[in-house]
Amino acid sequence: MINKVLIANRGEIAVRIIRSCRELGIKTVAVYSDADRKAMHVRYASEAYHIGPSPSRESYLNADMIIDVALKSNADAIHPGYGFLSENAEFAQKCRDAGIIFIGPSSDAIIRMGDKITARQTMIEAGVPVVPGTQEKITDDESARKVLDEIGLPVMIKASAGGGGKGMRLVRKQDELLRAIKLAQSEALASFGNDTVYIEKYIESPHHIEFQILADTHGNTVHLFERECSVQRRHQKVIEETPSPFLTPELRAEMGNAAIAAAKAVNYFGAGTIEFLVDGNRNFYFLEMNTRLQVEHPITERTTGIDIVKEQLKIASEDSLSFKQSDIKQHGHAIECRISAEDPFNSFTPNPGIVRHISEPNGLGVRTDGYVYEGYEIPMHYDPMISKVITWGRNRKEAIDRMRRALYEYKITGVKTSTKFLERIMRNTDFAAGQYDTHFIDKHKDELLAQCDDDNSISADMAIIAAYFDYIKKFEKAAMGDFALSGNGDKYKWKDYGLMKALQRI
Ligand code: MV4
Repeated sequence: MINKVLIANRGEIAVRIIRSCRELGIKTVAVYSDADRKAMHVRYASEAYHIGPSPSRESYLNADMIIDVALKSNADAIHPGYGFLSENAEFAQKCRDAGIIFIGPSSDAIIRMGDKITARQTMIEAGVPVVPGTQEKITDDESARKVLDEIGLPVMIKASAGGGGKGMRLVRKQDELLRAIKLAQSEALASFGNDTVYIEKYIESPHHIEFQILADTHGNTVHLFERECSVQRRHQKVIEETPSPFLTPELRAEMGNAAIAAAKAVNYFGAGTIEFLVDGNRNFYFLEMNTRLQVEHPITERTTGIDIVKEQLKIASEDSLSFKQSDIKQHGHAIECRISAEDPFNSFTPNPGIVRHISEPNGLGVRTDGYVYEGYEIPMHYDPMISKVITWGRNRKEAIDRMRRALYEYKITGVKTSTKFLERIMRNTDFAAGQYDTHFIDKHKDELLAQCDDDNSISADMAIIAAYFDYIKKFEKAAMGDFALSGNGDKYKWKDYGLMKALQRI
């Protein structure tokens, strides 16, 4: 039985996890750094403990301190969220050694999936397709050349301890190979303390499509279908949707089975994600497994009706899954946009600061998972993502139309955010047609990042404010009824543009 859960995280995901705990009558313990004294997760949890200074290394990554707090507060379990200690096998083991339930998979599964060469080998043995490439680490020039003879150019050099795009190098010409390997090795050593690299055939314009899986500790494993995550920037997902416009029903079923086989191959339990690359001919290849709850889990929750965090808690209590594969259906279409406190029109520079005003979208088919409130200061120490807007529609078009409406409703001042950039993606014709791969943002960057006058010039702001005063004057002059009937309120530029947005820059 789990009566109390410590959440070893912050921000929107800490709040998200506490919500499910609250519904289940489970008490919650928040932990917080100096910068997070006034954070939402601290306010929302049943109890909260300070764990150290602002830098993550001294707080949210301090495994021993967090376990101490769990013991002191009598928490039965620790939920690590995503990032921080969520895929740290040593932390998972330390929790269990201290008699605390780690809400996640076994340390063994984390280790076997964390090492990409081991993961590839495991997948080959399980009959799950992997990208053609090496089965062992590259040690010498001779073996590297041999691999190239077998699979041909172009190739990617990847760090075995890497993942998520860190420590990757593309090689298009034979004479770049050895240098690329040397560079990849030294980068891998610097980033992960391990210089092991391997080679994969480069897939030119892939889709990134991942499958959510749930597995209990009694050997039952199901998948909750896919998420199309090809809209990325610098290996950071920006928009995710489900179902993927690129999959056929047959391919979906085949990939779902492969995802289950992948999870079973490491005796996986808990919630996990199998990432695949899918090439232009719809060949799919296992890429990596994420052994944690993911940022984009809500779109799966919306289309399947399953609360993934509740399922994690049930699995951690050693309950059996209460549904079989055939019980799980996809209903309609869901899209998620990640909102960050950053300036997309200035190289996506993080823009921490005090939130002066915030008004989040809601209404039919809209979910917003966030944590900031008016007066809250977004700290500079952590990821700039402040919320996620998830819309649902009976079909893809309705979900997109609803997302456009939701992003229009999203008003925030004090900090700059990525909403305008996201709105432009929602209006892009290729996106609307469902025609995009992992190169989408790069391909459309001129259109998506174009500086319009309205966005930048102070004089445009002044004109808008002048128009606003003009409007007020007319409003005062006009008879109320006449005005309401005129039906042309929208022709006033300030209204369309958003006065709050103009004021924000002055
Ligand atoms: C690849 C690839 C092409 N071929 N591997 C980037 C993130 C990491 N998880 C793996 N990544 C890639 N691996 C081979 N053999 C292209 C990418 C890739 C990518 C993958 C998913 C989403 C966006 C991406 C953007 C650039 C490159």
